Amino acid sequence: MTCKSVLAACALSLLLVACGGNTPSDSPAKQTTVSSSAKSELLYRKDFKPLPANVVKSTVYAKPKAGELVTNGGFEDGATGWMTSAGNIITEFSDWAHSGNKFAYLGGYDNAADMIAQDFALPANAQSSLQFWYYVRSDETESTASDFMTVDLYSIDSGNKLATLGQVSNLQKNSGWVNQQYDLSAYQGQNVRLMFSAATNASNVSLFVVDDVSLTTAAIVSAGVTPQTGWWWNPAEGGRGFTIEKQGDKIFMAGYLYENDGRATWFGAGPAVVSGSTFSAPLTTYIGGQTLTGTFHAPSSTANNGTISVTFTDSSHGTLSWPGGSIAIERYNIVANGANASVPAGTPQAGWWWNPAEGGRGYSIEIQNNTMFLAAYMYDDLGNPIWYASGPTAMTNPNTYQGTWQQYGNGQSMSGAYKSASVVNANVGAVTINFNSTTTAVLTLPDGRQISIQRYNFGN
Ligand SMILES: [Ca+2]
Ligand SMILES: [Ca+2]
Repeated sequence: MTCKSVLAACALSLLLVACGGNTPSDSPAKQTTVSSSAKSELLYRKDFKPLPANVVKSTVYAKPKAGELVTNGGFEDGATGWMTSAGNIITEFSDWAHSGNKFAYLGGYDNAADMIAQDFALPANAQSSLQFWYYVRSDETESTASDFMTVDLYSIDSGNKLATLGQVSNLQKNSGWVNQQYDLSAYQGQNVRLMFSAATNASNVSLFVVDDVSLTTAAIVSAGVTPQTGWWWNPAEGGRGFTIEKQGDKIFMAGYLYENDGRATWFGAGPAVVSGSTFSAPLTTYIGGQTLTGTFHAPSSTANNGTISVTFTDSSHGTLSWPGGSIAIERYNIVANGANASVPAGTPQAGWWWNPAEGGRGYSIEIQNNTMFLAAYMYDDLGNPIWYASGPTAMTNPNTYQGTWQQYGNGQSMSGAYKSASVVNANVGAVTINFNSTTTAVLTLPDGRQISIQRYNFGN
């Protein structure tokens, strides 16, 4: 708008001062109709010169930021990037702008139907945050909302309204600049139209000023998956599997499998800090420790067999990578749908158990729907790592397990093709566990000796 075009308005108003000043062309008068324009001028004179103290012009021009989706959100390039209804929606008048010299000016006359809109492709897998600044001026004196500015989000693909993000009215008049923010993450991956629209009734002008519209996106960073504690396997590769537990930010795991000659063996990994959803640690074989019924002696040596890593995609699925390649693993259901079954209060904890006085061997225990499956990781008489399993067997009662240790062999090695394992010894000996709390128990060995076991704490 030039000063010439508003000369009549200037002559009829106290805008003469402004028009005679340095920026005479910056009057934000509406020109939709003569009468509404005149009324807007009146409102302008009465209420906006000077601006109320709480309408403070920002000293910082809204520069495009990384991830900014809005074109010309500060309106300094006029209507560039915006769809607008007829009339001078984008207006230049530096005192009214939140930043720069221009802003969107909705309403400002009676029976207004003003609109600005812009389209966006909201990226998938990203948080999208909308914010803008607005203020409301109004001649309305009643405590009734009669003039409105509404912020809507539409689907470009369907044409349907996705949401009314917000609405302000004459009741918010004299608001000063308000910074409004909306999280649009619920609409990620959609093509959307953001629309600001003003509708006023037939009397008492209200106007809505909008500036510095910003829609920024940020990739959603996974907070990390917490895998369920207990038994894991690849269902297509039964006979070997894994016991995994996370405590704090660390995971401790073991794998039970077979040597190329068919002998059962196992390895441990961790405890190691999890990075995001990925656990990675040396794959360690322990040698020369305590046998099932032997006296205690610590493992005599260890061997590093490379690195194992597991990236969890959710609490019950992951991909395991080790020198044998990569395999998908998932939680093992001891009983149907047992992995996700609710755990009654008082149930002995799933996870790693040990006797702290007998380091080097340990027990992996899990109860699903009152049925236990456990493994013992230890050594044979020659010092080779060996594991025994027991169950799945129903608990005798909620605090007592009675079963038999079994020894397996001839199954799949780390790098070998799948082959089913066989039971090498169906009765290595009896095992009884009497739990006296969710974290402590007495384990009876095949020779009748009883040892205390407790949960193995390796977290922070
Ligand atoms: Ca601006
Ligand atoms: Ca009105």
